[in-house]
Amino acid sequence: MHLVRYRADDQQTRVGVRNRDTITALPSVGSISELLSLTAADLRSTVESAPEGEGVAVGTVQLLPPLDGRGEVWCAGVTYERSRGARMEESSEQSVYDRVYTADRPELFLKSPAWRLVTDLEPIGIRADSGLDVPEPELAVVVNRHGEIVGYTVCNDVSSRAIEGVNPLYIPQAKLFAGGCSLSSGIRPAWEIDDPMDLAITMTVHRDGSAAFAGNTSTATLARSLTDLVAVLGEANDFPDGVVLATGTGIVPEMDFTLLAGDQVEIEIDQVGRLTNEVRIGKDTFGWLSDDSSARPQMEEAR
Ligand code: DO4
Ligand code: MG
Repeated sequence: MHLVRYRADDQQTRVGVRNRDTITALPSVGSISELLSLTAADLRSTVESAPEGEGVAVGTVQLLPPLDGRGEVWCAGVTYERSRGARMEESSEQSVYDRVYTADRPELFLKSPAWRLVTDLEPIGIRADSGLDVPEPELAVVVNRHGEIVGYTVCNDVSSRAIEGVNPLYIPQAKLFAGGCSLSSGIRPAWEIDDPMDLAITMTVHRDGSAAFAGNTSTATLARSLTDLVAVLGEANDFPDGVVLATGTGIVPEMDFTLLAGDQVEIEIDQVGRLTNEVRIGKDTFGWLSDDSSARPQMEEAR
């Protein structure tokens, strides 16, 4: 089961429960913000006691990013050994990354407000002024306003290695830009995941009919606990409409790889979901993000 936000034929935005190819609306819940204002126990009973409506076919609705209102996406960084090594290779300031990997305080940064998010089958963006860009496939925890982990989703923390590599103080510019944050459209409820610290993550970048990059990892090699990351995030901030915290990447291509326009990035996290996006360059193709009345562009179909 996945919790989804979607727009139906009547243009109303709803929240529902997706089971395979059918979505059943949650009639008592108008937004993800409302859902994330509930305690974990109340959220579960709201979802499980929802009336069994007729349901609509997934193909007849527009799936939207699973966050709204004042929701935010934050990311943790350098939480896998591979990420520490890759940052040290790309950066002019190696020791910053070496130290943060073992420091008590994790690296956490704001990645995106809800309105800038893209979701499955929509385009992702890379910066026109970068030249060295990577997708970062990350397990993301969905946290309610009470600081409880209520679900999991897939995040692509698209990043400019060129800009971050020059100086770590450029991280906000390397991380937050048009189309730079994609979340899969479904939230897998926490009660359905056996062990979030033992999930396989795979990523393939498809280019011109073949794989330009493929890699895999497991959350078993994540160096920090999910609850510690969430606790640090909540120490000095409230999240009245919930927050999604992506937990860092354990897959980083070699330095000779960069994303190109037209690449299709496909990420899969065991039990959690899949996320597929096609790359565009520059902010001009993302005007629809700031205009609620614009149609959201979608790829024809997933691979
Ligand atoms: O330190 C920069 C960010 C690293 C990151 O995003 C990651 O490890 O996933
Ligand atoms: Mg990352």
